Amino acid sequence: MSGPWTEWDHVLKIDPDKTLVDGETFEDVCETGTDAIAVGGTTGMTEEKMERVIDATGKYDVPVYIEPSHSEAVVHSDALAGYLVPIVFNAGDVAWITGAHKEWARLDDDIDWARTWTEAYIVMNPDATVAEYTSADCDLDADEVAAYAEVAEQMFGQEIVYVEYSGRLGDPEKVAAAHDELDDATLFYGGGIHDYDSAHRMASNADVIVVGDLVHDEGVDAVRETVEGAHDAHE
Ligand code: 1GP
Repeated sequence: MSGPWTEWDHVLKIDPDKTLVDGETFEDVCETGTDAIAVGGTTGMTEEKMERVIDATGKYDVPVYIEPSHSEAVVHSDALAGYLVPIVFNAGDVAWITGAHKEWARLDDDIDWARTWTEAYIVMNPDATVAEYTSADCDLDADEVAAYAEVAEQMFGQEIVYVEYSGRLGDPEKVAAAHDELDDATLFYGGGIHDYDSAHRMASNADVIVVGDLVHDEGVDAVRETVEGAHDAHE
């Protein structure tokens, strides 16, 4: 069975280590029209910070997922729609392919496998924290990005492939190359989306766009524009 993300256009990623814009609430955030909220970040993650955001967002209509960067950041809660676990396909350090996952499975006896899915990340911005952490090889041509996407779907059965430029807008040609290569898997794109136009452009090359920093830096009106951009691109 395919997951709900096949129906999504837009995901809003909330970093529990960052604050909302002054005067805005998690209710405002949940009412931006985004299809899903993913809670996660690369650094500074604790169970307590995770819980605070899940409690604040989990009571509205939009589904909330945890995207854990490591096992200590996993919170079990009925308010969650599920867990989206990153696997970094171009990581130089295998801890980010299976190592951290092995530790999670070893230490956590309560993993809710029926609500746990993986995301095949291709990390593309060498300046992003996630690239540093994972020692990712970001120096990839469009055909290499496409090949990673193909391997993820065809050899590893991944239902979500995620081209990640976190912090800056990506190369649409490389995103499109991954998109074109996929048969049924859903392509997520994230990085640097900050307005209607950038959302529209990247959504034209992907199935789902992920918006992160914007909600912390500019706020919910700006996020709403990106939702519109994604919808219009997929009309
Ligand atoms: C980060 O892909 C997301 O994991 C979104 O990136 O913060 O640059 O929007 P931004």
